[in-house]
Amino acid sequence: MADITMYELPGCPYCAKVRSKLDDLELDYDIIEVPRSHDERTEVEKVSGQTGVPVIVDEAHGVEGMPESDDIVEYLEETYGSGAA
Ligand SMILES: N[C@@H](CCC(=O)N[C@@H](CS)C(=O)NCC(=O)O)C(=O)O
Repeated sequence: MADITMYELPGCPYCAKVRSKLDDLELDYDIIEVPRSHDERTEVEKVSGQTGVPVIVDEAHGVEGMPESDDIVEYLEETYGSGAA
């Protein structure tokens, strides 16, 4: 199992943006596809408190459920990018 888990919906452009960043940084990650129906997105709601995607979990860094693609991309760059400590 990879360190990072990403919740996504196929065809979601915001998810594609995050995936592209994960791939650029050559990170290993698992994908969990959420149901189309918001009512059925119980797992992503449990981890992030909302039903939108993308959401990532990065337990090694204490990230239990981060939504918002821009925030995720920024987090990945800061944590794993060339400027990371
Ligand atoms: N501002 C959000 C938008 C994400 C978004 O709209 N995702 C769609 C799928 S492409 C979704 O899950 N929407 C759920 C909703 O409308 O609550 C982001 O950048 O992550």
